[in-house]
Amino acid sequence: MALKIGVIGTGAIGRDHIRRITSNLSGGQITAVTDVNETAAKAVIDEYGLQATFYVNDQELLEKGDVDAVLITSWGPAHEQSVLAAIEAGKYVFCEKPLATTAEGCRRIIDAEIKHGKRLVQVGFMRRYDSGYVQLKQAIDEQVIGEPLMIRCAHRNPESAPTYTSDMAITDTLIHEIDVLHWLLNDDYKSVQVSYPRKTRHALSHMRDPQVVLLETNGGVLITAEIFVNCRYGYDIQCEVIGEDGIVKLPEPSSISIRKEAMFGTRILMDWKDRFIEAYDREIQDFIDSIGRGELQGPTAWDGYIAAVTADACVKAQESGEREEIVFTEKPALYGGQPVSQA
Ligand code: NAI
Ligand code: ISE
Repeated sequence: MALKIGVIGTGAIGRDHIRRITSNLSGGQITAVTDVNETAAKAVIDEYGLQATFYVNDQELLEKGDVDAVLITSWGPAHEQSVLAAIEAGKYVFCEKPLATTAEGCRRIIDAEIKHGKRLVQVGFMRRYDSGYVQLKQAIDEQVIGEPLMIRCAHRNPESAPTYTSDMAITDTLIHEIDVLHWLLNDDYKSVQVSYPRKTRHALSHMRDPQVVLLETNGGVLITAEIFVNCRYGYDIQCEVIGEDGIVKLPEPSSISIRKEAMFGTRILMDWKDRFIEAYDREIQDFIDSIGRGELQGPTAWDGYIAAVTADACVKAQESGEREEIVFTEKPALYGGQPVSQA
């Protein structure tokens, strides 16, 4: 029987996930939707021909909807309340990043999940499902390049919206690198510093763009991450791991090469939705399948907390210009940490 799914937030990525569940993936069925924009949510029901009911808010959807699980794809500041309500109702939750906008908010979610006694939450860090990153991780785990020493990466978008602010370079954009790099290295962050090169003329006056973030891990790996959200030429994600015995690099998205007018090259994607389309498919399919097996295996609420604490330190470093420490609390047993002694 199909997993009955409610969607909280039917904007860009909410609609994209509804499209993939209804047309690409197996084992899931959208039975309920809500959005503060009622007209848009009802239009989605028609657009995808859903056998789904509209509810006025997340609480009502959780109380009255015929749902086993929810996708939380609303604006970041609304996530915490919906995740907590879903845990309270005992529903499985797929929450887009950020899990919550503060580390304290993530902690509240972790505490609620621990109280429930079982993992219910998967966070939408889809890069872990991208075949390029999976190959990088395999190479690192198998010590193909010896111990990793440094990572160079870049997250470039063609342009940013007028509502985009300098701190969003961290909380909205770098957050993907924050998650995927600690997963790649199986290591935690220790400190961060942020520098600003000369500003591009394409950035709006209130923005610092590009930015260079220098992260250090407990294992001593130094990471330089460039965030450049008005690069104009395309949506470009780069990651190169430099090890003791060699280098591994994220592959370019596959595309035909073109020889024309004395030039040789390949197309560069413009839209993040296309770059990670297969990874989004795999993460949602994994969510559905692992609920079927009774045990979630994707990114955890603890990963959401790691990302939030690291992002907070990065934003502090943006403002101070100093090297800022990154400190986490003890990892709870539910997420693979040491069980707390009962003595
Ligand atoms: P969007 O603005 O297109 O859609 C958000 C929707 O949520 C809107 O329709 C809005 O009316 C609705 N909404 C806001 N508050 C709500 C509430 N309390 N209850 C119900 N609906 C509410 O934004 P977009 O791009 O779809 O982003 C949504 C979330 O997904 C954000 O947290 C964003 O960071 C994340 N995201 C993740 C991506 C990824 O690569 N994993 C890519 C794009 C977005
Ligand atoms: C967007 O919110 C995302 O999450 C995309 O994955 C990311 O690449 C983009 O830079 C963000 O704005």
